[in-house]
Formats: sequence, structure tokens, C-alpha cells
Amino acid sequence: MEQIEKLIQRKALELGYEKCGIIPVHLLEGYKEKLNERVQKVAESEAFYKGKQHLAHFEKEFPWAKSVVVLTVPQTQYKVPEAVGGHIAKSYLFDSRVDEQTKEHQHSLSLEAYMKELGLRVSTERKYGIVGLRWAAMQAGLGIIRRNNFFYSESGSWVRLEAFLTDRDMELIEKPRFTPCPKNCDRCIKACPTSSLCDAYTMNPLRCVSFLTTFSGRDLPQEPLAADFGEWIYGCDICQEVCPMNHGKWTGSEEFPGLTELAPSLTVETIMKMDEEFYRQKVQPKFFYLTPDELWKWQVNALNYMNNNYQEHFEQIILEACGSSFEKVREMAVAICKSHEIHVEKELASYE
Ligand code: B12
Ligand code: SF4
Ligand code: SF4
Repeated sequence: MEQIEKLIQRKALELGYEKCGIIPVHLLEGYKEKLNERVQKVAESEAFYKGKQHLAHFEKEFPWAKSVVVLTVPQTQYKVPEAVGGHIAKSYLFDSRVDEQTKEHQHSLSLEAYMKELGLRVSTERKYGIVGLRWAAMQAGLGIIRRNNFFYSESGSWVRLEAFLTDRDMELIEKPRFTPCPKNCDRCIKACPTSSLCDAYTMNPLRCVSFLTTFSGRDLPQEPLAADFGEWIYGCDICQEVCPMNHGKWTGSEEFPGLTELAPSLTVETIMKMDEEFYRQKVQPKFFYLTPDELWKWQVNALNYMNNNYQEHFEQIILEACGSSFEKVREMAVAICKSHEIHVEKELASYE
């Protein structure tokens, strides 16, 4: 009879996971330390990381947990549609965490069912992870964490991580064989547009474009960092794109279900024209960090792009946005009119 660890790994690889390892829960102790270190180094992140303490103290909710099955899900095989490349982060374009139509989501359900069939008690959290995933994957020897904080496998950093807690003492750890970052490399730190990535293995989540264009971003018109978002509308991939360890990793030969059809609706121009019904039906379920009532945030992000990458043909769209029913969209549009000297009197008069 094959060892249970090997059975789980074999099933995971058959399903299409790239890698699978298993660690005893005590190997997650180091994550607690890293989380505390982060708060000490970046004091203003304390409140943010308070909300992540459950990842370090999972035993409170899952006192029965003895081991963690950790997996990597590659994304490099998917084609990035031209309309959204460089504007919407790859991890969100190819997100399978809540999308039941994707094969990756189905594989996750199948693996959970399989482990239960083997007699294990298991638990997972598909949206935000059940433990500190990068740390768990590194402890399982599946890859390496680099100075940009990203976990890298053979696919570079373009892998999503997943984990299941189980009630069985198990261990399946690979011998890591990844070369470290080149000695003096700091390309990722230099390239971060908002200095969120401020040192090796150190970032300030509150300054990260990914945070400010998704969960946060409640007041982008007043956000000084918004001018540094460049061409990003939702998420940011810069600290991964510039990394030499990611060169040549993206093969991009397969279509991601539904993305080719959806991509033309996600340009800055089409976001500004989007109606709420379409947003709720087609966009929000995929990009779930923004709620069904937050089409306005997408529009503020799109206007911010227009501000940062101003072209004359945006003028009409910006003027129309001055009369939007969303307060923050109007505020952003009016501010852009002022900074680009677009004559806005008529539109202003309609709601001032
Ligand atoms: C909170 C969170 C965020 C927050 C805060 C990010 C952060 N880094 O803390 C925000 C909203 C900003 C965010 C954004 C993004 N996220 Co996020 N996020 C998470 C989440 C839920 C927890 C992260 C966490 O543990 N933070 C705590 C700090 C302390 O950890 P850390 O910054 O990752 O740092 C680690 C290393 O630096 C290491 N470390 C520290 N010192 C040292 C020293 C040495 C020598 C070594 C080797 C290691 C090391 O320890 C830390 C703990 O693992 C995880 C899912 C999960 N449950 O783990 C996803 C996760 C980290 N995010 C992910 C992704 C893809 C993103 C985005 C790229 C999305 C996008 N494209 O816009 C951005 C990138 C931001 C960034 N540069 O990290 C992936 C990363 C995959 C990978 N290959 O690494 C994860 C794992 C989700 C997943 N299911 O795959 N995220
Ligand atoms: S995702 Fe973008 S903003 Fe966030 S740390 Fe990386 S480069 Fe900086
Ligand atoms: S850019 Fe350089 S320092 Fe940053 S993660 Fe990549 S190899 Fe390491």
C-alpha cells in the first residue's frame, strides 16, 4: 500500500497541480515571526496585519490540525489578452478561487473530496488561504521566497498557492534546489512605483498599488500615490515583471475560459460606459475584491489611468464623467479637468 502522503501528491499531480508538499503544522511557527517582524519594520501596517493574524494562529479555529497540504497552481500557460495586459494583474485575470467554471477550481474540490475519502478531516479557505501560504510552500521545499516577497517555483512567481489543513501527522518535503537572488540585485525594489516594496522581504501593504486599486481605494481622488500607478487599473505586477528569475517563464498558449470575450469590456473606455447590470453579472463575480456596489471604484481607477496617461481622446469621456451619478467618479473627473485644463464649466454647473 502506497504511503498516504504519496497518494495525495499523486492525485494532486494527476489533477494538474504543478507541485504538492505536506508539512507538519509546527513548521509554520516561522510565519508568526515574519508577520511580527513586518509589523515592527512597517509600523503603519499594524492595523492591516491585525486582520491577518488568523493565518498565524489557525490553531484557535482548527485545534485538530496536524499537517498542511500545500500546492502550487501554475498560470503561465494562459494567454494575456492585449486589451488588459499591463493594466489588470495576471493573478486576477486567471483567478480560479471562486470561479466554479474553471478546471482549477474543480480540481481543488476533487482533491478535497479525495482526501476525505482517504479518511482525513480537512479544511481550506479558497479565497484568502487558511495559513501563510508563501511560508508553507517554502517549508515544503516547493520553491523559494525571493526579495520581492514572492514565492517562486519552476514557473517563476506566476503560481497561485493553495493549502488544506488535515488532522493526520504527515510529511512530504522536497529538497529545495533553487538558486538565490543574484547578490546585488534590487530591481524589484527600485521598480516598485509607490515604494511599497521598500527593502528586501519587506513591503508596506498600504502603499501597494494592488491594495489601493482593490480593497482600499475608497478615496483615490485624494490619494497622493494615485499619480504613481502608471498604467495599472486593478492590481500590479511590476515587482514580478522586472525580476530576471521570471524571464521566459510565461508561455501563454492556452485560452482562459471566458477571458477573450470579457477583455474588450475591461478597457478604460468601456469601463467608463459599463452599466451596473453588466458589472454585477459579468465582472464582479470574477474580480470579487470589489463588491457588487463598487463599479464606481473601477471607474475611478480607469479615470486615474486617463489622468496618468492623458490622451486627447479621453477628454469627452472625462467630461461625461463629471456628470456621473457616482460622487467619487465626479470628484475624480473634475480634478482631472482642472489638472489638464479641460473646460468643465457646463458639466460642473450641472451638479454644483
Ligand atoms: C494579505 C495579502 C495581500 C496584501 C498584503 C501583501 C503582503 N505581502 O503582505 C495585498 C492586498 C497588498 C496583496 C497584494 C498582492 N497579492 Co496577496 N496575499 C495576501 C495573503 C492573504 C497574506 C500575505 C501575508 O502572509 N502577508 C504577511 C507578510 C509578512 O508576508 P509576505 O509579505 O508575503 O512576506 C513573506 C516573505 O517576505 C517571507 N520572509 C520574510 N523575511 C524573509 C527572509 C528570508 C531570507 C526569506 C527566505 C523569506 C522571508 O516571510 C513572509 C511570510 O511568508 C496571501 C495569501 C495567504 N493566505 O498567504 C496572498 C498572496 C501572498 N498574494 C498573492 C498575490 C498574487 C498578490 C498580488 C501579486 C496580486 C496582484 N497581482 O496585484 C499582490 C502583490 C503584492 C506583493 N508585492 O506582495 C499570492 C502570491 C503568490 C506567490 N507566488 O507568491 C498569495 C500567496 C495568494 C495566493 N493564493 O497565491 N496581498
Ligand atoms: S505589486 Fe506593485 S505596488 Fe505592490 S509591491 Fe509590487 S511593484 Fe510595488
Ligand atoms: S528582482 Fe532581483 S532581488 Fe528582486 S526578487 Fe528578482 S532576483 Fe530577487
